[in-house]
Amino acid sequence: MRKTYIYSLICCWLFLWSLCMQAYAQRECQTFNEGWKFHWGDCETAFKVMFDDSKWKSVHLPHTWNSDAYEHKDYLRGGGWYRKRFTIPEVWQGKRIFLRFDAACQVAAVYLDGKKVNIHVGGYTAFIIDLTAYLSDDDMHTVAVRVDNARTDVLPLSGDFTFFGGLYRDVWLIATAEQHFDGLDDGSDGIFVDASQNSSDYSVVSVRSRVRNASSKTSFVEVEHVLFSPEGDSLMSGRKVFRMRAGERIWIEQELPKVVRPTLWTPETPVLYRLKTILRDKHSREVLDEREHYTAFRWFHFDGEHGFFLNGKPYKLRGMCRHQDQFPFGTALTDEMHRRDFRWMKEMGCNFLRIAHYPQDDALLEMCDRQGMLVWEEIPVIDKVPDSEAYAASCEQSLREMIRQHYNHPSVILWGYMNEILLKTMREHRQFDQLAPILERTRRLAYNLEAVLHQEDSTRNSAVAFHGSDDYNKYGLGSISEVIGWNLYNGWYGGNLNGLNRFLEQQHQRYPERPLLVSEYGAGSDCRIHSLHPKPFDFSMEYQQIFLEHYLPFIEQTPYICGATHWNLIDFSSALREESMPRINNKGLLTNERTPKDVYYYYQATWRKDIPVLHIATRDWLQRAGVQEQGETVMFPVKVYTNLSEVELFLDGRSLGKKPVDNCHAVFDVPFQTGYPYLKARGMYQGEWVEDAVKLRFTNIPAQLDMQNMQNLELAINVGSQCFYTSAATGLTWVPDRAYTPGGWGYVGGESHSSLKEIFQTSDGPLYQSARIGLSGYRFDIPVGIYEVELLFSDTSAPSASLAYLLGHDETDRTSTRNAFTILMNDCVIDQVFFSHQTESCQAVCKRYLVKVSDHNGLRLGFKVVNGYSFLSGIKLRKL
Ligand code: GCB
Ligand code: CA
Repeated sequence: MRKTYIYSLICCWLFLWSLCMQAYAQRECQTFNEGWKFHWGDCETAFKVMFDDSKWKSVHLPHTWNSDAYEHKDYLRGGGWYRKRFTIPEVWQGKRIFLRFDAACQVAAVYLDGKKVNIHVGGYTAFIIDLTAYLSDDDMHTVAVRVDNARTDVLPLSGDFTFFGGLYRDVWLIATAEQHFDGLDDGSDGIFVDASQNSSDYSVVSVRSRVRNASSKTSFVEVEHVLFSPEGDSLMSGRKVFRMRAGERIWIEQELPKVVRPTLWTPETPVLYRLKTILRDKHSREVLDEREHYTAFRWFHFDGEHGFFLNGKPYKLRGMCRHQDQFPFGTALTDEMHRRDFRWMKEMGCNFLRIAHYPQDDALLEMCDRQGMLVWEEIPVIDKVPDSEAYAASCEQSLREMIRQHYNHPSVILWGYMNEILLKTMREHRQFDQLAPILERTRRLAYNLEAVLHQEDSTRNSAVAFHGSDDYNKYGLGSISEVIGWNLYNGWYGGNLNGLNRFLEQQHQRYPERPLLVSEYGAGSDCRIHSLHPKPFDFSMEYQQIFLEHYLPFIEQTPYICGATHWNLIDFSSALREESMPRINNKGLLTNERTPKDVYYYYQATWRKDIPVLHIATRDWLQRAGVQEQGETVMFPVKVYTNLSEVELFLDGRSLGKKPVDNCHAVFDVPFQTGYPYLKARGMYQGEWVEDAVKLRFTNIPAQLDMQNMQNLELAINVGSQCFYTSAATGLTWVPDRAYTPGGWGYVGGESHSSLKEIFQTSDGPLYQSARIGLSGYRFDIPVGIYEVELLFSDTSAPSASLAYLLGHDETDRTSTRNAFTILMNDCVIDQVFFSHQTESCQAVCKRYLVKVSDHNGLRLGFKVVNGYSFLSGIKLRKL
């Protein structure tokens, strides 16, 4: 009895002791996100210890001050201050103390206990600071950080996205022994793992580590690597012993014995090996530092003729580009949000991700390694190269940091360093003598970044993305990087869909050696807008579908195209953009809140063959209205996205027949009636039935109006447009416009026009952006009675600065005039509107009139111009 007691006491003591030893020996890492104070704007004394921050806002990281970028284009840019008081855990006595900022956008100056300890340039890479030497003797310490997102000498300078400022990623407090793996200058973890490989026979793992002896005495240390199989068995190890002088940093290179016939990594089989790296005191055997990395065996190459190869087999890169922000958080996302985005891509069948236009959170790359996705990651050198040494240096620094920080992610195959770098240059400078020095420095920067990239990493390839212009070839930028990405928007910003095929075929013919990727393609879409006659720039969901249904098969079927990355996974924040959803670039396959658009399932149907995909593509358009001619049935197309070969559609339980599936979709003509039609699709997948079903809401809008059908009708017309517009605020659908014919309703004269400018004082911008201009009237053949007539106007004629990143799309501004016109109802003047006198440009104006129709001529609206021209954006009619 007593023996057991003593025995358990010893065990217990041993256990506690080993816990203590572990706590002492191992690197300690904890988030440092809580308890910060934040102040927007400058404050000269905020770095001082005694500074009173009690009035500042309490914040928890991740944090950005730019949720305002969803509200207006002039989002806050400048300096913001963060402060935090903290103590160092007592058990960390005698350890080295570090802070790691996963990112701070764009430039951060860090102060500890009143002293400046670091400045970091570049908003998308991490940095680490050794605080030890700066820590005062007090128990309480103060860290203050000034973050600036308005720097014009630091990347990114330009680009179609919001430069959200702040400490928008995690911050970590880290403690290590005096001897440790060193990541100080570059934010890496001081260990670089290579699993070099070019056949499936065997592979060699080699590791470079940088060890630092921060103590004031010489140390003898041992570095050991242990490689574990995917099943967790230790496969092999290697050790080396070193003598390190006080304060010294050394590079250690070690090669492990050959791994024979390793299991290969692919996105479909993301098999990882684990490498444990241990730093020990040679004499005491005490573990000083320990890190773990996953590594993988895979090899790849890009070929100009035959595309991309993974582990020796042709492999089409099926990808997305990903921006990161989410309303209302901006870029201040948690790791789960990054992982959630990864899952949307993975489930879609993606095997490739272009992390554009800047390095992103480690959480995302971790998912790519573990669950399988190849990666292109890049730094934000975009649109133009300024005449600034500081800028060039910031580019080089960011490139080195990105590579060093993400080097150990086996998912990475490409590093990128420029995007559409001639876009602004070519627009802003038309004369060659102005252009020449800019082109010269652009080339110089490209050559330098290319060299730095290979210096940092000889195992990956380089890539840049160009917009669809031959200038890159003409000015010698086409032959610098190893892989060329083309950002192509034929059929969106200009040209037509086949322009894509022509452009790439031409490039391939002229440069057959060059590996090509379509690094961007996409079209905007807005869930509120639908069309039976979709066209470029109408922002209808249907045009986006048509666009992608052209691009995707061409990319899939053309062997020399290594692959493509759709622009963009999500609708993302671009504060300067106007269009149908101001401040949002809506080319996403998911909305900014991460609701998939129907076309997401087109991708899934194309890419996934391992699961049945059957999706009635009407989730974007659940609430439909159709104009019904007297005595006719309204027929609407309903599309089904599927990877099955045949699909049958049912309306309220009645079969509408079967259709063969082509290009992963089938379209049915469906007769709709007012009510709640229930659609069901059915098909066979590997001998099993698969179904999808959805309930809609349908409203018939009569083309001929009479006493009866006017009773409860809210006739809302999207004047000047062929699109249906459903207001998110009211749920009311505004139907497409039509010309007046006797017995019906519609416009008289004029032409339709649409603007891309932001319309103020409304959440229904697209309704106002489309208008009929120069119209002389609008008519409704309606019975006698009293009516409420609502007229929607917005004067968009004032010139606006064109946005250079709208590739080739210039809005043809009508000359600014002081538009004024008189409105008549059945020949009587009821109003006079003077735009730019009474209302500013681009304001939504909505006026209601109560009018009486007293004869069989119905309601005739007239527009008589006083100055400029007449216009009308929407009209709504209700019988009282
Ligand atoms: C591009 C740019 C990207 C833009 C995109 C667009 O080519 O690289 O940053 O967001 O076009 O949507 O216009
Ligand atoms: Ca309109």
